[in-house]
Amino acid sequence: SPSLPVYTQEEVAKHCSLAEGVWVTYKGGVYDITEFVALHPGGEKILLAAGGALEPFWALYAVHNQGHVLEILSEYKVGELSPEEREQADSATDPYADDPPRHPALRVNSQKPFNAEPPSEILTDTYITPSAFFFKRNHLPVPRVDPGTYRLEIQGLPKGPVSLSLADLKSNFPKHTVTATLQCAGNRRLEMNQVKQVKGLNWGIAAISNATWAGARLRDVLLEAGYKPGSKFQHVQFEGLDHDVTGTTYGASIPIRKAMSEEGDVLLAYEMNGEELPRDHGYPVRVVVPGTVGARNVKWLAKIVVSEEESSSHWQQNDYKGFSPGTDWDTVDYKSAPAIQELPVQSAITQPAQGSTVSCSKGELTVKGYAWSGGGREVIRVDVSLDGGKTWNVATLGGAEEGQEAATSPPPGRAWAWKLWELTVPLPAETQELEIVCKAVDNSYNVQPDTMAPVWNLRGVLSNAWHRVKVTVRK
Ligand code: HEM
Ligand code: MTE
Ligand code: MO
Repeated sequence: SPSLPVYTQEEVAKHCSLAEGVWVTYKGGVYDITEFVALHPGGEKILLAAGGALEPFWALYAVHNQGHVLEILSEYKVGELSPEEREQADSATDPYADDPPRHPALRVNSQKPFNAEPPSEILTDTYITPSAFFFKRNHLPVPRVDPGTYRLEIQGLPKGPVSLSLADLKSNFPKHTVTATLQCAGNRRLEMNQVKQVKGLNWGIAAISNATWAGARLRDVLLEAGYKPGSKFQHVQFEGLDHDVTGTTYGASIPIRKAMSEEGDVLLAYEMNGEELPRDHGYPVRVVVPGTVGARNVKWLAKIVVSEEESSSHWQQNDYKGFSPGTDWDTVDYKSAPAIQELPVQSAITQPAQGSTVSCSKGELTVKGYAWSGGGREVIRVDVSLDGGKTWNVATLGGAEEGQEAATSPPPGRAWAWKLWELTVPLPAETQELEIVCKAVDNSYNVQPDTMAPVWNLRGVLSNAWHRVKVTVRK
């Protein structure tokens, strides 16, 4: 109601006891709940919110997410917070309030933190994934970083710590451009979940995307900071600026061999697809580790530590590891498995869509998808079956509309980007139901397993069995 007075947060904060009156705020409204305290079904706990916001408590006690609770609250309204204060209060109570806007076409797996993949039907329509549709995998709120005051700290080297500004990174080192596919370890977890319940976000087949990245080579930066080849160091640790309520930041590490390799192409990237990095993808600087699992491509990079040890972070030590199908949450010993770095060979069908009905008026069917392998291993072949895996056809890699880059062969051992593939086949007139299957082969002749069950693991990572799509054919 417009007649209600506007209060400041400071004025509300003075009403923090039964003696002074008990005021609280909720979504910009100010409430005097003094009379309600004795009536509260949840008892005296309600006084914890006195003088402040209800939201963080109601986030804990979901019992309040009901219409009748809001009705009770509305009876006690005495005023409003000013719009500026309301904004401040929102960001104080919701750590995700400052996350960037996203394209509504994304398929959201989790809002807070934001995790989303592009619709799989459009995933392979372009060789380079537009940044807005590139899958987004955040563990924490997106930090807001001022490019003017941004510093990258490099520690652990004998010369002592080094601190670089964004301008230093751009002007003191050659700009290097790499087209590389990123894939989350949890890509295709949904299919693993269908074998047996796993823990994690239910990613479809599109937690993978391809972009052109540009920035300084990590190798050049470490050499400049005093790294000497042949020294005792084994790992390069990365720390992000994103953090949880206790201040713990996202972190991961990669082997020094990969970081320093002249052919490793590890970047401290400040550009994605020819523009500065979008906030969701690590603005202003992220690590791009081509051929390596998404988790090590640390965004919002704040610190690099050259070390004899791996990163001690949760995501390096207790997550993003593979286990036997026989390992469960009671028996898992995280120390027994190495952290995932390179990923295994992968492929999936993007068209036709799972469960769709396709018309075969032309008497033929076109199947499309992607294929990629970790460690710079090039996909040399994709086999496609229309009968559940009994007979096979070889798909065409690249494809005319997909652009030059897909058609050109990458340097040996540096096949960082995916290949798009397609196959057009005549359809037998009598066919009604098809099970389309794809599988890729990389240049080490690594192949995908035919089913998920033997690679099932409790965390649902490394899900790379033959992709199977069931479609109905209509004349
Ligand atoms: C339960 C209202 C603030 C803790 C409830 C219920 C209502 C209510 C109506 C019963 C819901 C049901 O069972 O359907 C309110 C209102 C509040 C407020 C109007 C603010 C003006 C708080 C705060 C806390 C809290 C700040 C904690 C710090 C609880 C708990 C219960 C509860 C723990 C569950 C009690 C139980 O089921 O045993 N509240 N509440 N409430 N409330 Fe609140
Ligand atoms: N870096 C930071 N700082 N925080 C994160 O949550 N997520 C990692 C990695 N880097 C993450 C991060 C994971 S698990 C993946 S798969 C990739 O970022 C996803 O990168 P994208 O969001 O640019 O697709
Ligand atoms: Mo990931």
